[in-house]
Amino acid sequence: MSATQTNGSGPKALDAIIIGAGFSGLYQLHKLRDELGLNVRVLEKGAGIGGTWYWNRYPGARCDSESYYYCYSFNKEIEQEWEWSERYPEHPEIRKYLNFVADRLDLKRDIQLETKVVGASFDDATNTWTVETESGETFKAPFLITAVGCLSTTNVPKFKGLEDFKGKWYHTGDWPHEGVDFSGKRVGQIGTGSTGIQAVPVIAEQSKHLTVFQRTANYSIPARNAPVTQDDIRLTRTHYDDIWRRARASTNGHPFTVSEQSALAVSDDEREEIFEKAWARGGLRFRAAFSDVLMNPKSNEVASNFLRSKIKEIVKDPEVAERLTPYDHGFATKRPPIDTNYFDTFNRDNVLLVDLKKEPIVEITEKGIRTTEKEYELDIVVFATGFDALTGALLSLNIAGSKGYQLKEAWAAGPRTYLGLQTPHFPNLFTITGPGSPSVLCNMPIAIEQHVDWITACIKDMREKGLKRIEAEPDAAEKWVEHVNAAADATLLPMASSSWYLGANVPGKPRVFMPYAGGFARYTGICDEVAQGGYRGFSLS
Ligand code: N01
Repeated sequence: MSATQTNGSGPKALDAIIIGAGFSGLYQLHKLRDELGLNVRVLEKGAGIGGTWYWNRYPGARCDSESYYYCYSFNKEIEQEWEWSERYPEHPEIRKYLNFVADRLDLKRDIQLETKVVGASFDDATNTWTVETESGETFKAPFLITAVGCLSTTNVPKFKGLEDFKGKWYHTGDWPHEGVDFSGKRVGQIGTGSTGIQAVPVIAEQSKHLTVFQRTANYSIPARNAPVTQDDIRLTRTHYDDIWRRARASTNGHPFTVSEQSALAVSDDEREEIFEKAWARGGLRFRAAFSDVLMNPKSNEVASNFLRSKIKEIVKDPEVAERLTPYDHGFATKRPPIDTNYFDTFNRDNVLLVDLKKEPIVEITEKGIRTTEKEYELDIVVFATGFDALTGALLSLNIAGSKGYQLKEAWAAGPRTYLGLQTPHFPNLFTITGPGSPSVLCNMPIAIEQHVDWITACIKDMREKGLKRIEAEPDAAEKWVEHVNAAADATLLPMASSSWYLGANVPGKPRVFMPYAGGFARYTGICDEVAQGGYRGFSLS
């Protein structure tokens, strides 16, 4: 039976509290409320649902996964009813989709918006979490589930003088809902990751002048965005079962068939032809052209060289092309961006590239940005500088577990979880797509569904058996962290020293490879075995 809410100003009693109303929170609410019949509340700091897609409204913001599989797979009716308009949906369309799902499942009545969680603490005597919000409301429940996303705490570098800047500045991950008018403006953009690469072409078109401040040159594959046709829709709808089967059996949760061939097993001409085809098709699928691009340094080098040659083909000024060409890391060892006219944009007269490796930023001034070489006068600065990824949002919740142990303490040397689902000493706390799970290395909705399904089944089992407490064992977490490191070390991923996968983009953050790189299908198998084995590595009571 569900707990009931306390009247008056005391804590509201629930069966489960979910923090965040993006892809994860919505699905978790549906599962716990509509399948298990629990009394659940979602606490969401935004004024609307959508999570990442509520905040990320910068120019050019669209999904890098293709629309037909960047969506939920759990509901056949929704799957058959919803129609995407583009190969890569733009941010308003993804919000529309999530609102459609939330309305269809009547989720909004259990979502409390504009409710920022500022603290959560566990009481060992009652096995209950108490969650506190910024406005002073409190909620109590045996289970606390974070659905806060992996890329939701913005990283604004602490440049000297930012407060003196007379123009306007924005971070892409906290973009004004009314948009930004760039017309007639001199804009400076810092950052050339996936976000920056999406924003540059659009801002260049809309502004008088754009200066791009690049610290690390990046590879990018053309997205080849296009409208979705009625034929595409019919085909996808007919084949959804197969699409999801392939996605679940894959390494990255994308329904692609990855080539079984090494990039070194073919002749130079054949390899070139295969890369050309993958380039022409566009998108993240480029990685699947050969089996070992992320495993074998030589295969990675041939892929990287192909992409370097493309930059030189597209960018007319050889000096600019050279500055845009990455040499310090191999293709896809950092999250590979996909783009629409990114490199071509540097052929425009109103775009300037500043190489921060040659002239680092010294300070932000009243008028703009001063590097070691000169002052660039600007009206607007755009920070496309990424996120305090994977741990930032979780640590900002001020979580205190068993005996008051702080999550900040537990993760002082980097996140230490068991399966990315739980952290020792934090009983009954589940972290959807937490560090140590495939999360950001995956097509997110698939990774989210797998976690939510596992958590829901676990809570159901516990309730059926009358168990009140589940907690990851320290030994199991220790071994899992070792396995996460070994899985990363078996790939080339840890070699990109400036990668946010390693926390390298945030000064002072521990350098630990955070997501699980062992593959989505393998990970799912491990989680299933753990559950079937009576939750091996967890203590239950
Ligand atoms: O962030 P990033 P992002 N001075 O960290 C630079 C997802 N995403 O927002 O590489 C100067 O990748 C930094 O330089 P460096 C996707 O998973 C998904 O672009 O650290 N520059 C880099 O160039 C992606 O990977 C979609 O040397 C500084 C940039 O800022 C993730 O979000 C779309 C700096 C930050 O790049 C994050 O992407 C967009 C400083 N002090 C993004 N600090 C989808 O479609 C940082 N930089 C789903």
